[in-house]
Amino acid sequence: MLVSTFVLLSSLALAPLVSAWPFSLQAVKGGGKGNGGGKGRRDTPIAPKVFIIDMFDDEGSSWFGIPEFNVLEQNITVPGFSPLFPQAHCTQDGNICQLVTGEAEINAASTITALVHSPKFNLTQTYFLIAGIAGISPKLGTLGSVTFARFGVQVALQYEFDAREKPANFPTGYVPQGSFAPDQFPQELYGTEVFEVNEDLRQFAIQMAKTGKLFDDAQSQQYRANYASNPAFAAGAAPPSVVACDTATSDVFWTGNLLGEAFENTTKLFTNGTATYCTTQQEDNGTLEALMRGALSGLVDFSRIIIMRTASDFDRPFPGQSAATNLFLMSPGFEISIQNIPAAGVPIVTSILSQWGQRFERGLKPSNYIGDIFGSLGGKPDFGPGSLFGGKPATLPKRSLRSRMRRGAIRV
Ligand SMILES: *[C@@H]1O[C@H](CO)[C@@H](O)[C@H](O)[C@H]1NC(C)=O
Ligand SMILES: *[C@@H]1O[C@H](CO)[C@@H](O)[C@H](O)[C@H]1NC(C)=O
Ligand SMILES: *[C@@H]1O[C@H](CO)[C@@H](O)[C@H](O)[C@H]1NC(C)=O
Ligand SMILES: *[C@@H]1O[C@H](CO)[C@@H](O)[C@H](O)[C@H]1NC(C)=O
Ligand SMILES: *[C@H]1O[C@H](CO)[C@@H](O)[C@H](O)[C@H]1NC(C)=O
Repeated sequence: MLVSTFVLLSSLALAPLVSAWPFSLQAVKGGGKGNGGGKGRRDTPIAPKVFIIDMFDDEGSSWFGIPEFNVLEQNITVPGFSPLFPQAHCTQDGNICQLVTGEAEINAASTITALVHSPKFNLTQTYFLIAGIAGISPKLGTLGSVTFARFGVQVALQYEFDAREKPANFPTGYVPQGSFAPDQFPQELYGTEVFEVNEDLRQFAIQMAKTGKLFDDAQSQQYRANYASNPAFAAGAAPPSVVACDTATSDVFWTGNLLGEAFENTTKLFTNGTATYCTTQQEDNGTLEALMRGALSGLVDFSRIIIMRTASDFDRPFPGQSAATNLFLMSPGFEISIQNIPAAGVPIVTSILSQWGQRFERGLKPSNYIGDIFGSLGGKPDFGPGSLFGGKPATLPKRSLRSRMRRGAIRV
């Protein structure tokens, strides 16, 4: 379930919130716009153009030693980062930075929250590239495929029965919270069930990723050939490519035909039929929630997030294989999934930098809704029960909000 995502944040519609910036402007005084170098560098926040977000060490080190840029030119200790990965890494000019969150939702949310609120960075114009590996559905892609998500869905935020105790007529042990059957839209929402990111930026990332040369290897070719016997798994048996499809987050590393199908259904249900379940990972919703809250505080721009996940393993077995065998073989595509992070990601990062003045400093205005299921950043979510904030960004605490969020209060 390790997955990588590119998250890019932009600063649309943040103007009224910028005063919430937590550190004093004095820090910038005299520092001009330079990010690094010279004196005053400790006090001048680094303003990266791209921040790469990885989830564990192999994803992180996939960016080291590449010819295009060197993120090990500056190491910056950030309070609140994982004890295993306490530093952010940046190029000397501060244009490109990278971090490792640690795995699963709690590490992702904690690390990104610490980043967003760190006085060492100014992230108001930063693009975030979530860049990790993931499981993949053989209906959409294969080992080594590079995927870009528009929707992130927290599929396990549900009730769960052990399948041995579920009602006999339920096809799965998962039931949306506040509901009474697996196919009922959740009646009780926590707000992190679905995130939607900038579709226009995603299309740009896909175009750029297609200019990269993807890795493939013999063991992945051999393994994926087994999927050819089911026509529904044609994509699983084909060579790796760049795919637009959505991503599902859960702390539980799920596997098998039944859970795969159950979460395909959940992904459709939670997004009112729009999202396509494709990759499986353990972090993105945590990362997206932390970025969404950062955007509400004027610290990041939610329109600058790219979710890129490269596939290391299949979420379900091939015909005739057991779910356990597929799981315990553990990621036959691991190596190429790691190699394909920079293979697809470097062209994205370098083109954001080279087109900064023309396009990216200003930002790519999203043509779709972006944000969470509550409409916290303003606008009308194209999924879920509608905005809790009347289409405006959430601002002051609303006394009635808590009760509206209680079970049953959000009717669908
Ligand atoms: C940053 O840390 C890496 C190891 O994580 C090290 O190889 C590199 O030399 C360090 N860079 C600097 C400028 O100290
Ligand atoms: C952060 O960067 C933005 C855009 O360049 C700038 O307007 C703002 O003043 C900066 N904030 C701080 C605290 O440096
Ligand atoms: C998924 O939804 C379809 C259509 O409603 C249903 O037939 C199937 O049993 C569901 N599968 C699981 C595993 O929940
Ligand atoms: C999504 O589906 C739910 C449940 O059917 C419905 O209440 C809600 O209005 C739908 N939202 C949108 C944006 O279509
Ligand atoms: C979880 O993250 C995925 C992206 O990885 C996003 O599509 C989804 O909306 C997120 N859901 C929640 C509840 O955060």
